[in-house]
Amino acid sequence: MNPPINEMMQSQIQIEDDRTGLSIETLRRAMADNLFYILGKYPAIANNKDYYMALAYTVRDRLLHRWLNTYEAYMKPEVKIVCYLSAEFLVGPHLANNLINLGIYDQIRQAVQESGLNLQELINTEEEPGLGNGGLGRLAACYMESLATLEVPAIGYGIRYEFGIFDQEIREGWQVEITDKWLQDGNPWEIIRPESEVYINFGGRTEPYQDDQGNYRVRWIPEYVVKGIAYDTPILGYKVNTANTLRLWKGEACESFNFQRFNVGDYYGAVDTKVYSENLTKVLYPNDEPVQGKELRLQQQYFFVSCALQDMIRIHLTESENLDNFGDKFAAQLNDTHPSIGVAELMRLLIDVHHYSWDQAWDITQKTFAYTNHTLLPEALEKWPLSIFGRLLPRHLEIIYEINRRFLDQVRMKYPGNNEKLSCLSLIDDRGEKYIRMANLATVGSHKVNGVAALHSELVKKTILRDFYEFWPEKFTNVTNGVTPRRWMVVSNPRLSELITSRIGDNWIKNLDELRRLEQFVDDGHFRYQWREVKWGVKQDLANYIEDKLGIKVSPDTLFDVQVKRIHEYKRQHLNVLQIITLYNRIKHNPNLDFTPRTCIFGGKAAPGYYMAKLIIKLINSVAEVVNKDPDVRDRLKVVFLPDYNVTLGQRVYPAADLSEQISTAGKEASGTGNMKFSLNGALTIGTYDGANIEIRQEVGEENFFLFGLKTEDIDQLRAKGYNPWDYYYNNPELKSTLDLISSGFFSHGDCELFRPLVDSLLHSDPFFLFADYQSYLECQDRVSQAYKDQEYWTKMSILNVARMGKFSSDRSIKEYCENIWYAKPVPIEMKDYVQADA
Ligand code: GPU
Repeated sequence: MNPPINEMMQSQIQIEDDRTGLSIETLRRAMADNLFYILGKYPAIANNKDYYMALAYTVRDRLLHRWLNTYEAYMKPEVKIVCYLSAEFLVGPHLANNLINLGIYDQIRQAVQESGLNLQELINTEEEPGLGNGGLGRLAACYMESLATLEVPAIGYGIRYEFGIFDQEIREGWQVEITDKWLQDGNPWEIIRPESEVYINFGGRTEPYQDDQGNYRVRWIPEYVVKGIAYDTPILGYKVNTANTLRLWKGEACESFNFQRFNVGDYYGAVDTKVYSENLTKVLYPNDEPVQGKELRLQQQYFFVSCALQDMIRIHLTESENLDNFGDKFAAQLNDTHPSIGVAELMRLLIDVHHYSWDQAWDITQKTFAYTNHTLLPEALEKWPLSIFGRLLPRHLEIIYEINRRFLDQVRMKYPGNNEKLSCLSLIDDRGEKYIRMANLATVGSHKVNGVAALHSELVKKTILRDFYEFWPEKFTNVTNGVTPRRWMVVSNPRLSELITSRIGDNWIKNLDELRRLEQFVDDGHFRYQWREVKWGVKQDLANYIEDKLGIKVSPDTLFDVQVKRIHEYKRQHLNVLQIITLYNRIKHNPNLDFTPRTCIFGGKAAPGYYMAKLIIKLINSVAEVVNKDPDVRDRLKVVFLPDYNVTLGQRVYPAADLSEQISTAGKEASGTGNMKFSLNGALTIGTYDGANIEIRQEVGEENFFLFGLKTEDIDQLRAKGYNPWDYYYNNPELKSTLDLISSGFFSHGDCELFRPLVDSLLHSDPFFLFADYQSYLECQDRVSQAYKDQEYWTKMSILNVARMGKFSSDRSIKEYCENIWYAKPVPIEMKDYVQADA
């Protein structure tokens, strides 16, 4: 029997309330409801995963009004939208961050608790979306969060990889890669938007034709077409109504069945296109820098960039008659060169599809794009063989040739007869096999080019883009990276955050410069005591985790010395290992040495094909095995390699560190962002004069930073005069015995061959100057050990680090991008529905 109509109305209102209400009772009912009606389970048969899902849907219900209001507001013609184009978004787990940013953490905790569950346990069951390799992808995620917090309209465009960065297991000390099936249990945070589908062409040929008005045009007759489907994830600002969108694209076949083939009985042929199309977004390339020159990678890049640009055009045309103001409606940021094919694609869309003239199209394109460079490593500069490129994107090749022709004409005008300049600046490298140079395409097609730290931006102008800087000095600028204090302090380090808030209030969360007010408490003994207690508690948590996962006992009373980041020779994890072996040697030679006990913690993934990086992981684990069980060491030195380092694990590790290892060869680390996360959580840095280390040191004061090693110029000079690692080996007895110990098979059960490639590389070329920095590094570590003995002094330095790190909020970075590159402004979101944001 149907209920009477007014009762139905009432129950509808009841449903609405259950989806938005925030009372403990309503939240509990909503979770139970989602558990039953979405997960299809009742409490008796539900596990933590089910409860996590039920809770996630409960939270999602509570952000949908904000999300839809935000989306609607951005449709207004006068609103400028920042489009962050990135092949990677390493967003990390959503639940805890969304609770914090919605301001409903406490209510949810209580509701979960009253349902007999533990919120932290549910938070820990979330599988993070590993849609990035490292710093570059994580930066994109921090920037999306800051854009939302600053109420700046933004869409992140990227790829919805079915398999993200591999899970790392360690077997017998070696890295083993396991497929990351992050979507296996479903993803409660995304909403599919089938109405936003787009079609992407590949291959085939081009053909000139005359249109009805007699205009000369070109059409692209592709070999095959793939459908792009949009999946949206909300990105919440902190305690504002803004909920921006991360729109990730999945490749699908145009027809899931090719019926013609099916009808002639070719069943497998018919399914073929489907399999082929879905391969496109199957897996993230697990290489950090350098990226691999594989055709599928170029297909991925073109796919998501074309999806994004077509989507932007569709958005623009719902409110405007034409695309004349496209560059006022959108600012498109190229996150490194991975999306730089966008320059040619926007030209194609404007000219071939929307019939703009070349000059109009070019004005719009340059106005729209800006390019961020993230590396100087020569092997990481992206270039595509002309053969692959032309086969896949024949029309874009023509367009790039035309961009190049016009650009080189300008160059000739400025430098008559200078063929050297032409060959450096050309978009085509034709010194042997021909290549398209993606950094050159990005630079020519953008109105601004930026590096990611002061030193890096200077080096961009002096090295890889020197000739472009000479040609267009005004295009070049710097925006030093930043990280979001919401995830990297409030979410990951609640104890420190509460202590800070107890003294200076909570405005620092949105205005990180306010941390300076902590300086007034450095001489307050009780405050220092509380500061140490917080750090000790967080270290104890990490110690428990380590014992749980690895069975290694470590003490929070030791100095936690941490290096977590991708494994790369330029980042020099092996320099850290050389130092550890040296300390071990010292203990062995003098068992009663006055020694500051240390726990050396490593974490990070190696690209699966990067042999040397994998050997470094094996070395760390081999040294750990020997050192950790040597009775002479008496627990004064422990080495731990944490498997499967990712955002989730980073959230445990940064808060627990005393010492942050930032020891790249000077000039090689563009910025680093882990360095900022450590310092914001009270770790002191031991670091080289590189990337953002320089600016961190400048901010926190040189007396609160452990600097060592050669500077970029020193390294250049040394290289120029002829660097010989053997000199260091023979002249430094500690260095020699450290290397000899590795070579002797001491750490490899007598196998003298195992680490030979690593030792030989150091002795014969040492491309990253470990030996040149070794002595300076060891002396600096001695200063660290001395300083740590004076806990009061160390605590003061720790407090001052945090107090002076305000600059490194990604909010500051985003404000600089808005002001100098995007010309975008905040658009506060008014709630049109009955649900108002919390004050
Ligand atoms: N970075 Br290029 C990556 O993580 N992956 C890349 O492919 C390239 C750069 C990093 C830089 O190494 C790091 O120094 C920087 O902080 C980060 O990008 C964000 O800018």
